[in-house]
Amino acid sequence: MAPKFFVFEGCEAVGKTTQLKRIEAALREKGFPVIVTREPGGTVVGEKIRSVVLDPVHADTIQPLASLLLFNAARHQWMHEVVKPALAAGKTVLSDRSFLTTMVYQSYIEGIDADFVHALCMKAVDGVLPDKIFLLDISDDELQRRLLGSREEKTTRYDIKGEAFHRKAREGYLAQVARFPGLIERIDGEGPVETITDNMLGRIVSMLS
Ligand code: ATM
Repeated sequence: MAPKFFVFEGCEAVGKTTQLKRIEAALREKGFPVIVTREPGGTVVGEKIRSVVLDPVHADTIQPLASLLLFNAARHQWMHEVVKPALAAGKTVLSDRSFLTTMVYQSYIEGIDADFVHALCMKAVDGVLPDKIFLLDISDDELQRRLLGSREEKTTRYDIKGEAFHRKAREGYLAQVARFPGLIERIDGEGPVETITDNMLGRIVSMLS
């Protein structure tokens, strides 16, 4: 059975990190070799870039093109050090975020030309695309409720943005579904946590079997 590359995406508070951990545990229990990683980050160089590019201290000064280049520098390192070696070793890769976030944040929200952003991302990943991107999605009302109720520490320069920003991110993610036919699967993120896990796990296991 060939290993696969799965990505969990979505705007803040959709529960992607929770689902990723649950899927990892379920796959391990079933005996599938998996690794879990994240973007930006996942490597020593990438985590250092992450701490610079997401630092709230730079919120008003970092230029969109500068952050686009930094995210992709971290991504290229990650592809070489983490994703390709894991797939070559027969391990399935589960990643928290991917180039899709760049399409949303640096292009859809921050306005850099989409074709340019896409071309740069494809260069950074050496053309290696995920087998499936699960886009966890919740309604605008639910997003507002979760953002207001969230007790999570706000650590990045995007976490401290208001609700309008996160709504725009949601709009941007939904716009990507048509841009990448067959790659992205929208998952309703509002049901019980267990149901959402079962739904995605079913898809993943069938793709791995
Ligand atoms: P988390 O990994 O903690 O979800 O946040 C990473 C942030 O990095 C995320 N922000 N929020 N909220 C989106 C941002 N980001 C980009 O802007 N571009 C990228 O290419 C990636 C991978 C992340």
